[in-house]
Amino acid sequence: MKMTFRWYGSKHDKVTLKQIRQIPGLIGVISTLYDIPAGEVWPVERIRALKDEIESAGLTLEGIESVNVHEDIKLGTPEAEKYIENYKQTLRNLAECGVKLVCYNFMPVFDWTRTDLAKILEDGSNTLSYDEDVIRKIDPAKMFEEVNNNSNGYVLPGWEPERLGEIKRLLELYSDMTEEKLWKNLENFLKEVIPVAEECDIKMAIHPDDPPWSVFGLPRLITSKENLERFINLVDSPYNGLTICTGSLGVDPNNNIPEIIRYFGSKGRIHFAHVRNVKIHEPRKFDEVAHKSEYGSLDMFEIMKAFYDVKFEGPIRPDHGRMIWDEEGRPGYGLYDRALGAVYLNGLWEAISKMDKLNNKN
Ligand code: DNO
Ligand code: MN
Repeated sequence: MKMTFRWYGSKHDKVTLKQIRQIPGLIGVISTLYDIPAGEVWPVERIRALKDEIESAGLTLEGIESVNVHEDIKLGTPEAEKYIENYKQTLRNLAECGVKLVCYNFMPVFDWTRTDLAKILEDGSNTLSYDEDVIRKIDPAKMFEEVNNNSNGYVLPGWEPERLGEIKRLLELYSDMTEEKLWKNLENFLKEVIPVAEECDIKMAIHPDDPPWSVFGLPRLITSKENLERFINLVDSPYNGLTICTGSLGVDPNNNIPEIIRYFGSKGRIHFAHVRNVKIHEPRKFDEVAHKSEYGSLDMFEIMKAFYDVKFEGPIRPDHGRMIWDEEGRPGYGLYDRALGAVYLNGLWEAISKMDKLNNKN
């Protein structure tokens, strides 16, 4: 396991590489070219500059999150072909710079969705929260306003105010989309892209849908063990793999995360992991909480033990954190709570591996 941190790049992230470098036990970052719109080819020079910047700070670029998939690919329009070709070229360019891992998602219109970006917790910190009642009552445009008004000037990915008009248009385009059609479009994408990933030696790692159920009537696919299995079989290649995001899959209590890790990990299909805790209050009502097991509904020891037992060697990152110690910034992506998370997860890992060595001696 390699402990990493998500970094949005110096123009888009208040957290600096220097700060990240000082988190104990971190070896690298997961980054992106945040300003390049989905569907465009990433220029080699830009990728190289990103990598150089990270390496001069004493860190490594362990992977890209995300190379976003253009909506036309998910919609399966005639334009899809062009965007798939661009995606392949981006992979080739990334490979030229030595990148070995790409995380992406296949969620229509929105990326991860929350109904409150700064819910106050008992200890006075604030966090990302989701309440299905809010989703049911409100149309997406209205929700944009409410959620974005309470987010310190940041917005959820995919929820940018300038996208409002586009979102209405997109929702219309998706009006006759079914799960089966979306599976078909995902399969088409993978059949084109995975052979290129193989040539380039880039592991592709799809991020689960977050939350793992349909939101605003849009179909969602990457939601359960059964669907993960269907996904890896669409193209049966080790390059067609998964990001296990414990907090995304874990808000559905039917998803047994340690079991999912053991199952897909032993098949060699987990390439990347986001490890965070969530507290499920009621079905489809949850808060993101501190990493330590006792704060949430997930057993972080069992999760890390499962990664250890399947000999997971890829990058892990703490995913989101709460806003603590008066920090302000991009919701979920402050420095402090994510750093605490990384250190806690490293602590669990050290204990698990030393216990294992002790037991093997006896
Ligand atoms: C949610 C987060 C997301 C995720 C992207 C991947 O759990 O990790 O920002 O990184 O959806 O494409
Ligand atoms: Mn995640």
